Amino acid sequence: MRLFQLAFPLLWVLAEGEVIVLKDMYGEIRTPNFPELYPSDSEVTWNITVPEGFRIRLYFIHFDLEPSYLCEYDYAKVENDEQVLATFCGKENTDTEQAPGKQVITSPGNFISLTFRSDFSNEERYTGFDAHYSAVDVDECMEGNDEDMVCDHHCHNYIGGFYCSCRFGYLLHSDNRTCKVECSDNLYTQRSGTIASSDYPNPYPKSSDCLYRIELEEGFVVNLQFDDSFDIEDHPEVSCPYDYLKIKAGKKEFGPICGDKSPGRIETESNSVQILFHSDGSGENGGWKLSYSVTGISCPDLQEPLNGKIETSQSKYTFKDQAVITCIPGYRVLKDNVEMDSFQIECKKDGTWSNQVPRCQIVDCKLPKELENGFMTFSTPANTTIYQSSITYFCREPYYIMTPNITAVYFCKENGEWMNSEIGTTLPVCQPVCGEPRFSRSKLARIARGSTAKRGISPWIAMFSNAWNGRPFCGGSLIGNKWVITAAHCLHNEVSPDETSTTLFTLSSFNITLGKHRTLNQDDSEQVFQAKNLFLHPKYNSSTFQNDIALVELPQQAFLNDYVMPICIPEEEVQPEDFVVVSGWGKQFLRKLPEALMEIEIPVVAHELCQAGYIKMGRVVTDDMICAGLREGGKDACSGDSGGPMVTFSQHKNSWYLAGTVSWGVGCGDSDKYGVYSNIYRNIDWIKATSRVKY
Ligand code: 4AZ
Repeated sequence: MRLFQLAFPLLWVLAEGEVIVLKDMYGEIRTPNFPELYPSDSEVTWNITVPEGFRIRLYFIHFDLEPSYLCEYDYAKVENDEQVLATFCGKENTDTEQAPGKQVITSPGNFISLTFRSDFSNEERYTGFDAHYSAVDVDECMEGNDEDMVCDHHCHNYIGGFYCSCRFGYLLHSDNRTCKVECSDNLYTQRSGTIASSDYPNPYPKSSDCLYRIELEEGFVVNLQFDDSFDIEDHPEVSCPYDYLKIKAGKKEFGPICGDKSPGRIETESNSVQILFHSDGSGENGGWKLSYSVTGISCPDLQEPLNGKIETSQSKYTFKDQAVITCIPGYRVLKDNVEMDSFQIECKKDGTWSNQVPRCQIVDCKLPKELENGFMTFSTPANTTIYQSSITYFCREPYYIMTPNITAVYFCKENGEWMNSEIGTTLPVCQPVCGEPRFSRSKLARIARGSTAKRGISPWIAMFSNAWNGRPFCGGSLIGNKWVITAAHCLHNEVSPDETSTTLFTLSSFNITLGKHRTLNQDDSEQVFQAKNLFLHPKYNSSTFQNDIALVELPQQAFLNDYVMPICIPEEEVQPEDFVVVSGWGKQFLRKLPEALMEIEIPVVAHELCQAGYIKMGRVVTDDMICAGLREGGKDACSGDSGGPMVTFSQHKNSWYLAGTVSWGVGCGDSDKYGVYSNIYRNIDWIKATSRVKY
């Protein structure tokens, strides 16, 4: 502490009963006439005042007043505004009088008064007193006790005063003593949380107004749960006069709440809650803590739809909860006329559902796809197409056969598809039946010197005729139901002078007739086509007749019946001496066209034998050719038969197949001049690749 370096003021007694005001930081006080005898009947009061924050220390360096019982004659009295601090007389302490001796008197405040009084007489000589005073600093920080702390948190003393400061996070209140917290900016938006008074469970700050806000979306309600440990300053008579909690929730208000009994659970029924906590400048209470949670507004119970279920089975649905509605197998959710697997609805903030529970509608597989060259029958009553109905496909027998060879029963499944136990959702295929004519052969006729064939005995035969005059010019054979196999030389009418290129017939220049029997008259079973595409064998040689084979694509499928059926394509090659049947409308002897289709049965002839007949004429019989006929001649194909079928019966397949097509020869029916045919088996790969016919 600093020492005051002030000039030493000397205080003179002015008159008896005088009051002397002293305001300096220190000074000397003497009885009148000191060190001479003090006068009788005199009274002087010195009123000493020092600045606030200081006290006054007073002590006597000399003291000599008349002693008397309880100092009733002469005395020096020290007092402040409220009380007498000391009364001195005499020179030394006795039983009844007190002399100050070395005692130092410290004022409780910044004011003190010293009064000197003498009575009318003095029995002896007394010199009076010489006293000094000085202002001393008060350490306010040291003087506070636990009950009445000078500062809430930290106290700082300085000469003549002190100041307070607060811990981090606190603000000094305007009373400059208490520390309050800044706690009005607490916003809680989570669906649960905890809130407590500052410093909980330690005493909460004084002089504070804390606001805690819980804000959630509309549709939620907030529930508060206060901990048991609850302590807010209370008053036995007045309701919460000092510290209190007030809770505002929508239109509802709770509180003021104080005391040491926890309010427990409070259901606010609001999505927006404000908790206000007020504390005054005193008190040491433990505070409060709460945890909050939210519940949504409830939606009405859900009723499962008929044949459906609610996936998210909950006993209660509240705001934002979702329910998924699905149907049992075989049923589909129907919402606004749209079918779907499932439908989701949500509980809205107003406690209603976003949508009605949709219906479950039985799956309908709808009418099944049509089977080409087949038909379908319903296996379940009333021809229904709903879940678990069944249908059966059939091929149009005997012209078509089902592949794979299954019982084509299909069930309507829960996914809305028709399903077969063996091939699933794919449909079987109705394959044309080949090489199985409906009419059997009674006698064999001839083409050249042949006889008329029985109608329908060769249902695969096709007639190629001139579109302008209707005259037949070639034959062909139906394979599958869209392709006719013929001779390549049938499809061009000119050979270029260098014999390297040919001019194809135009598609419209000739007709292809199936179901034909009579040559120039019409048959009721006829089906007439114009070719859609012509494919000549890529290695066809128009001068040597090598690979004299062509495929004609029909514009649409032929309708297979007793008079229109395909021939099978070969799986084996005919051998010399095998018997083959050749049919056609070609020229007969006398260059006449026959009345109706003619046929002959002749044996296959070995290449060497055949070649031997032609060698002198410079004609070559190659490997892709088959020769057939009789050595003596007579039974032979002739002009107009070209492209027509040479068939044979396969014993092990029990059906007819195409061994060759009529190609060439020298003359008709002459001895040693066998008919020459294209070998179908030798070109089977090209035929299959071009026509995609498999059988
Ligand atoms: C032809 O001109 C033709 N004798 C077909 C076959 C034979 C002769 C000629 C075989 O279409």
